[in-house]
Amino acid sequence: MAEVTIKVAGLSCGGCVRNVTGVLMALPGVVEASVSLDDGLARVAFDPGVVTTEQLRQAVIDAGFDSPD
Ligand SMILES: [Cu+2]
Repeated sequence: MAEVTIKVAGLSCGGCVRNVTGVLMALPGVVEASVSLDDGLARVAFDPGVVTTEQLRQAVIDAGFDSPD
């Protein structure tokens, strides 16, 4: 199991947080996703054999947010 913290730009309310959390949790291999509105960060626990950090970030982008480096 791996854990990564990715930046999420564009979060403005609890709905955004739930949206991003749901999108991340829907990815195969994601075990836990915790998104912080104040910090603009998503902490994700995942199986690196199933999903990559890049795919996590792409899912955030596909949901309409940004994931800056
Ligand atoms: Cu919102």
